[in-house]
Amino acid sequence: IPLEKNYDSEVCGSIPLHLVNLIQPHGMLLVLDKQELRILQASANTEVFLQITADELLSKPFASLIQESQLAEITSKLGAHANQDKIPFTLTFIVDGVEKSFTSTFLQHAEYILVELEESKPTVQESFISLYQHLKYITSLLKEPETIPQVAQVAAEELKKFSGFDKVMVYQFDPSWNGIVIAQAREEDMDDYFDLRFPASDVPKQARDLYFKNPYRLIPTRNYTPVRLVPVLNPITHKFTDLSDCSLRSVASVHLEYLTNMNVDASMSLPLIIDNKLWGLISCHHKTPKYPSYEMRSAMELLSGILSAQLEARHKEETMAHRVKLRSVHASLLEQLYTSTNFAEGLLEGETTILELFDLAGAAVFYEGTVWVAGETPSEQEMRDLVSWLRRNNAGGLYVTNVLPQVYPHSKAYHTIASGLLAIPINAEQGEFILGFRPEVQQTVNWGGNPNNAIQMEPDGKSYHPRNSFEIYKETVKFTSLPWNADDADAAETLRHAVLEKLMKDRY
Ligand code: BLA
Repeated sequence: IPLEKNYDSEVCGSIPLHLVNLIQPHGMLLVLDKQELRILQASANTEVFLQITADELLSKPFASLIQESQLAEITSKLGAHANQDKIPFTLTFIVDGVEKSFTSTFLQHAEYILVELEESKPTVQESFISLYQHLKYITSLLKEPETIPQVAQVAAEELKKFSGFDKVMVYQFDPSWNGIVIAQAREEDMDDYFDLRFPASDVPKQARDLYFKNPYRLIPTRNYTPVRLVPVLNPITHKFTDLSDCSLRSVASVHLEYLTNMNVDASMSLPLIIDNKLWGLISCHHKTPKYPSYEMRSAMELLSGILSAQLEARHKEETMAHRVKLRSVHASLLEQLYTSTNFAEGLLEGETTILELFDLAGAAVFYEGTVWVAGETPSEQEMRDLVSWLRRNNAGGLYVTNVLPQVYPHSKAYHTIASGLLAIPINAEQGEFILGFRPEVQQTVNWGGNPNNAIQMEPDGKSYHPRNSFEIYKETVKFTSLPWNADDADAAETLRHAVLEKLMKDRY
């Protein structure tokens, strides 16, 4: 989809998320030195939780705050894990003579350790056994449905019940990093985003990348006062401390405005990762503030992993089914090709044809000055012009596009029959090609708000706001055929070799 501007990489993609030096107030952040675990930096809200100001904490050994047995556990686990994983602990602090329990995560950087602390108050329903039973139950439900949208819908419904969020969506990225809401469970008064597409810049690249460092992004309320780190600069690096992998990291203001425009107060999103690539997100919204416990979030984190695995399994099944079909058609076509007297007739006529193999509406073979056609194709002259264009612009390899009129404007004259092109060169230099055509499929894309207004620039040209309407914006996508996939390309490549082999054989 050609948007007027690529905000994903330009404006939104350049917001530095990691050097904000601010956190959200629902927890505390301490930065420790690696040798003695002394406090180098503390968030300015320690007094709220510990009755000690950040200034008082500076240079104190972390050990002085907790019990000795807990310290021993921390040092031994940190010693054993030099990698970049967050290690969780439950720690007890004595505050005014009273024990307070905190969930904490420790993350080792090259020069310092980041410690995030949140007060822990799990309810009875959030005991291990209760969460475990829920997880088991939801996992068993996720195994039943056959298709990806069905699995996603079950996940959205069950996660909504389980977490208590007002709306839970499963959001799938497309190849250009726009995304579509493929499943949704919501309270009636929440906006309906089902089947809507959102532009890539709504979750820009650096925000997407952070899902590989953090298992979720939690914003318990967009109405919060950010908390500074004290002192401002990290005394070891003399720079801002990199907060990219810190869950408490304060939220980019453009996104807080975005949540306001969506009438959402709290948000939590979790990644769906398939084959080490961000496939989608689970996005949870709440009208009022919502602060799920660490236990609940951990259970949701596990579920996002389980859902990813289930989606991956369905993906593999779908690709396998397509592959099996492709293979069997391919095999009979190859047989026909080898036994035919004329290879072009072998491809275009008979029981199995190249049309069937690649779901084509028409195909043509240009070889030794002769043209063979099958199905619906552009005129011979139009195809000759197309072949000259291919010769000029292509290094002689396989060429596929599902937007031919966009890359080769002359083809607009016949876009209805040939918006998709598969070109298999036999001898590109001589203009010898096998051409396959897919018809135009006009599609209506429902965007969540006009994607060309994704950013509202202020007259100064520097400040901007996210769009303030997510009303359906319909876009008709023209000059596009159904897409080709990697298996189609592989099959075309094998076919090309078979044809070349056949031609060699026939010659000698
Ligand atoms: C962050 N944008 C996000 C996040 C989501 C979305 C899920 C992660 C934080 C969170 O969980 O709330 C987007 N949420 C969506 C979408 C749906 C949803 C699409 O539920 C659809 C159903 N955003 C803009 C513009 C910019 C921008 C114009 O609209 C940039 C100029 C940026 N979005 C932006 C940034 C973040 C973000 C910078 C990261 C915020 C942070 O982590 O601090």
